[in-house]
Amino acid sequence: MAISTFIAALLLSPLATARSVNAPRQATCDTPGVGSYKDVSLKGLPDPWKFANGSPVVTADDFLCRQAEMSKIMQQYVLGDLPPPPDSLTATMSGTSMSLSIKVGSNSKSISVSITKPSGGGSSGGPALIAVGGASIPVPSGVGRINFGNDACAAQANPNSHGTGWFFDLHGKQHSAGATLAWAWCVGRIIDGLEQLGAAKTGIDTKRLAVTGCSRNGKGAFMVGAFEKRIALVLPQESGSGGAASWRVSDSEFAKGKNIQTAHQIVKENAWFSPRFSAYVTKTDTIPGDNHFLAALVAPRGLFVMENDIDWLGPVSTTVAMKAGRLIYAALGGKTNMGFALVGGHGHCSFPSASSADLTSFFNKFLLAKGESNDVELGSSNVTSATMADWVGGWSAAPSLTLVG
Ligand code: MCU
Repeated sequence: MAISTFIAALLLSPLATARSVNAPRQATCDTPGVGSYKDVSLKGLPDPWKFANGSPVVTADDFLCRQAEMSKIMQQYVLGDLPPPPDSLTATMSGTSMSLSIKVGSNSKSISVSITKPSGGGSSGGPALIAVGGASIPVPSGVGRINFGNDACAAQANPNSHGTGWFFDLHGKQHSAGATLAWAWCVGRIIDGLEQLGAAKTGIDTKRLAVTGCSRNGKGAFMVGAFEKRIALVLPQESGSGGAASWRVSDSEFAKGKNIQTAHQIVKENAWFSPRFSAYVTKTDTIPGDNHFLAALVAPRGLFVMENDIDWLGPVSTTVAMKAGRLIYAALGGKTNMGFALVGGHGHCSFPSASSADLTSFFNKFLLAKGESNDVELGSSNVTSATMADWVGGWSAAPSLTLVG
């Protein structure tokens, strides 16, 4: 074919058409597996623009590969292994209840999920919000609801809860996953069921799913969004330590005398993280990742992080980590796809009306295809640009990428 014909064909091919936020691009990566990453000694937040082997992130495909690496790093050090999809899954729908029959090796499990269908979705279905243990945010009309009983998937009563729940019934009690990562896997099975049944039966368009949860379940919502790429909008509320907060920054605030939840406390309180994490909770500066990676893993999908100024949640820590997350989104060409609103003066998990318009703008853009999301960055006033420089000043120059389009 003549070169001009070839170029014309290329321009007309589907490859040349704009991608939507819900059609994530793919890259072929040779990502080292869990277990191959080495400890570091790093006071600041690990650099999202540099691979573990020191190579720079230059192209959009590089970033997708760095995302795969960040996922493996978080699994290796903090969360445990994310298993592949099950060997088989069969979904049936009866009224408002979806039943899933799941097999992994010789283990099988049946679970049921309650669904409130979105109104007015038509034959292609409507958007829905997955509520991790419940939702404490206002939800626009027309958005359906899927209640995810996260405690039944992986229990969160105390540190000894590790190994209890249907995730562990399928994968074995000794599986390395902490509860929050187990929840991400279980939500993936709910989405498998919705995809298998189709919108005509479920009423749900799986390209328009959001996830939320507050506090401990906010950590879960963040993890579900970071590890389940089929979710279009991630809405963690007051997740604090282990969610929007940075392990390193929380340790530094603790050293200044703050009443803040740290890694060394959290593993004594609950089973949210992998048993592997315990070896690192007194040396978080040796982990080649931190929780700004959670925002990087959601990117460039919709992410609106809501926090409170309660000391235990780490207002300085959540602000530093999520501002770092917004720097990542900005470099990907989608700064407003991520918002951060730390608004104080209200009870834990009681949604502040001051954030209503911002939250609505995220629902509108990512679930209802109406307008743009607001450019929101409301952090703790104790975080100055000098503070940020302490944490991200060592990063390589950010590339200028276009992952959003
Ligand atoms: C913010 O989430 C947790 C926090 O990590 C715990 O230390 C505390 O016990 O409970 C919070 C929570 O889930 O409150 C409902």
